Amino acid sequence: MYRQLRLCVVIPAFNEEDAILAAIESVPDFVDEIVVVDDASADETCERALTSSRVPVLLRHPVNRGVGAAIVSGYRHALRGESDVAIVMAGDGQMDPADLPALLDPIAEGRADYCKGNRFAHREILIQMPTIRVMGNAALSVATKVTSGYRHVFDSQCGYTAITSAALEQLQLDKVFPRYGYPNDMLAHLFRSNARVVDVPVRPIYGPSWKSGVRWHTAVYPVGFVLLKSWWNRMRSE
Ligand SMILES: Nc1nc2c(ncn2[C@@H]2O[C@H](COP(=O)(O)OP(=O)(O)OP(=O)(O)O)[C@@H](O)[C@H]2O)c(=O)[nH]1
Ligand SMILES: [Mg+2]
Repeated sequence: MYRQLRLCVVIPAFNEEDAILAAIESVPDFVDEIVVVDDASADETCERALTSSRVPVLLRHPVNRGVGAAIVSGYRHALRGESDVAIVMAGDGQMDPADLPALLDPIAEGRADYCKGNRFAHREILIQMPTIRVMGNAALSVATKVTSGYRHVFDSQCGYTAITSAALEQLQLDKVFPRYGYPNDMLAHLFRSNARVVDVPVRPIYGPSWKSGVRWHTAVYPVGFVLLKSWWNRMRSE
């Protein structure tokens, strides 16, 4: 529990055998439940997750469906339980657990329905994040301001988020884009349900062992498609 809120951390994981155990163990003790969603990994992600003393719930996709679909599976699990807030912390260990209270405070104080990390508001952004990522993420963040409708939100690609169960229940989760492009589409869906979104500074983490699934064909084209789709939907609804 954190400030009277019951918490469920959702950890999407795809071929994260090297990082998953540390990611699970790093979740702060005040979190009530941890759900690892294995997205049909071909390595030992599941086996290693189950060795954790934190006893996570393990959900498994029989075939790979993408990071967005993995998060949605975790959200559905959180909604079936008694959680007040569902948090996403990726299985690759790129989220600093020390930032979690700051992410939860706007929700605990009733100021936000969805609170997300903003690595650009952290002083280590230019030291930690590779230049190509800084440029790409900044461009996508500007585009997402227009397509989602949230003009005050930046760092659209940051996956470190917390959402209330009440806000989750307002969303059509089966309609949210399942792969990369998910966070951009999620913002567009939240805007349509009038959710209050708040950005808080979080530490960017790109250590020496950083590996990423982001490729032109898996990320750049799908995100472009999602942006166009959400912009078109918003224009039609105005
Ligand atoms: N690549 C990839 N990751 C997935 C998938 N399903 C779940 N994930 C998990 O989603 C999280 C984010 O994936 P990354 O590829 O690191 O993407 P990212 O962290 O947003 O981007 P980077 O800044 O490039 O690291 C990780 O915990 C993955 O294990 C999938 O189908 N593909
Ligand atoms: Mg990553």
